[in-house]
Amino acid sequence: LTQDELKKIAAYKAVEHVQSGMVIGLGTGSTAKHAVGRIAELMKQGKLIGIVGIATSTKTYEQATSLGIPLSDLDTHPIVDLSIDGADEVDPDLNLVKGRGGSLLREKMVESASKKFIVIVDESKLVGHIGGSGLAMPVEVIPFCWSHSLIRLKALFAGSGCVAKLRTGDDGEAYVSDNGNYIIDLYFERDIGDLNEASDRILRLPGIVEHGMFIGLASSVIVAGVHGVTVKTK
Ligand code: DER
Repeated sequence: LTQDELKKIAAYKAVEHVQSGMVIGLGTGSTAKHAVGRIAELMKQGKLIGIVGIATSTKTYEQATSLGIPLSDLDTHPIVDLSIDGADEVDPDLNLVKGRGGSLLREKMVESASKKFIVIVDESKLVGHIGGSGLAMPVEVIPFCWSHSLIRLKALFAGSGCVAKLRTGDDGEAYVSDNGNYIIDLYFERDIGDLNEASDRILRLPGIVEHGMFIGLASSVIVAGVHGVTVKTK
């Protein structure tokens, strides 16, 4: 089974929880893409009716629109019945790192407004602690004096051996999020300790918009592995 086939298995399993008439948060990324496709397929088969989607990025908005899923927004639907989205890391307490696709802000807005948030991953995303994959923990910052923000973020996590980098596109220019902001990717060599304390430290910095740690937001995590699918709940 390829990694993409595992992602699809997890996504399809999550979509079993979608019921007609629901307002569904539609995640972003290569795993969530399968969930969006599956919802559209079931709608076409008449097995799901009256679904309203809330997209977590312009990418997902375009995919859902092209598949005929009716879309709305949080202003119209302040409470979302169910969100389905991928993750970059999942720790044993079901805390997540998200945002390597750059959509963390709108994802966190939608998923924190959801009655239920099902995370879908292949087993490669499981880590012992946040930052443990050695991959980026993204922080969305305003473009104004971004390098000042970078230096202050790096200093916050000096004890964890933190490297901070401005995210750039293939053209070497700063990546710009759907919200017109920049992203600073943080890399940790060591465990950053209490996540809520780390989150407070980051969010207290002026100029910071949001970070990619999703602490205590996931209701359950569907993990597709070569030996089958497991569902982790808190
Ligand atoms: O960028 C994001 O937040 C994505 O949801 C990410 O967390 C998972 O992306 P993937 O499903 O392509 O691995």
